[in-house]
Amino acid sequence: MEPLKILVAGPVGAGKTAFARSLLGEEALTTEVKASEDLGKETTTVAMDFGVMAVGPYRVHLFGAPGQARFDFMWDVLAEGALGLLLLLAGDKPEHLPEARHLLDYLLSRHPIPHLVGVTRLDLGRAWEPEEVALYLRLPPERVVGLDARKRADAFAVLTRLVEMAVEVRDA
Ligand SMILES: Nc1nc2c(ncn2[C@@H]2O[C@H](COP(=O)(O)OP(=O)(O)O)[C@@H](O)[C@H]2O)c(=O)[nH]1
Ligand SMILES: [Mg+2]
Repeated sequence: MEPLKILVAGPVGAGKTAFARSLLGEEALTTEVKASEDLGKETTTVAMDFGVMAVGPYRVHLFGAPGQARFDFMWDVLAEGALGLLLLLAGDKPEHLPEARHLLDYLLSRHPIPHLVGVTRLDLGRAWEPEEVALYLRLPPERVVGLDARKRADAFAVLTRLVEMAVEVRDA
């Protein structure tokens, strides 16, 4: 069966690389380098994160897009042929919400595919809850879920749900 391509996008520090690592472990192909600008973390993704994994009977190709705006051109490249989109967003960084909304609107306007929003870092102080993020992004509340991207069970639950949505549309 054709592999199912899933794109994970979101601002810097949203947990995209952590998400890929917790699902793929050592198999994750990442492109982390020392951050050249102050992003509030030591390393950042330059090109993408990638990995292949099974979700039930489906073979999933997971692509993580880099967050920094100067890598915008990668979004379309990576979105080509994607059947599902996961937008990750750090709940403790409300200043990233406008960028997240722009990214979501941009990608969905060009690739109207099944999508979920995952809000990470809810364990940290003063985080925006998924319901608040849903209002901001003008999405129905069930489209926005909280997760800890570092936890495999959380990541797998969100990915499984998105894969089910993607398969339903693909096979319709
Ligand atoms: N405390 C906490 N840290 C998280 C959570 N999700 C991700 N992180 C951390 O947030 C930081 C940024 O994540 P990273 O995967 O590098 O973000 P990326 O820029 O989207 O690839 C990393 O240190 C992650 O381990 C979470 O739910 N809680
Ligand atoms: Mg990254």
